[in-house]
Amino acid sequence: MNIGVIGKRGSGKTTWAHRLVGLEPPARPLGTATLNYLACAIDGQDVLVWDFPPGICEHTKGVLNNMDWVAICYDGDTIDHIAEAVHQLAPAARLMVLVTSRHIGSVLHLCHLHNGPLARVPVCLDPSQAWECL
Ligand SMILES: Nc1nc2c(ncn2[C@@H]2O[C@H](COP(=O)(O)OP(=O)(O)OP(=O)(O)O)[C@@H](O)[C@H]2O)c(=O)[nH]1
Ligand SMILES: [Mg+2]
Repeated sequence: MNIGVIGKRGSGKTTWAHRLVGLEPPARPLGTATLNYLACAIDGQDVLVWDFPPGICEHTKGVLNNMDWVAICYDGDTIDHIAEAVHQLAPAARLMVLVTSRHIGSVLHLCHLHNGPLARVPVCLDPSQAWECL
């Protein structure tokens, strides 16, 4: 299974990619310039967690379409436009939202997303919630 972790610069993608595979995240992650993956097994299933560079560019948009899940990091700003782009580029991928712990207090900003592409999308505050969705 392939899980792509995407979002804007500094939104916590590298930190979340580590958490999703059960690793301690780097204390001071360097900005991600190239697409990387981390491998693990979740419930006996081989999983690759892909840590995307910020945004969606020409180089990474083709890869998105190979993802079973696309996880959007939420850092307090709207992610509607990102969800819309994923919907276009990877229509078969399932979406989830990963909230960086710094922004737990602003999770209410997701409440307007009742309709549109984020309706019924799981919102995860910790890795175990994400694992349950897979
Ligand atoms: N307190 C807190 N800090 C976080 C969290 N997630 C990330 N950070 C910090 O935020 C900064 C950016 O985190 P990254 O995981 O590198 O974010 P990124 O989206 O991979 O960044 P780019 O690759 O540059 O786009 C780092 O200093 C992290 O330690 C979180 O959940 N809580
Ligand atoms: Mg990164």
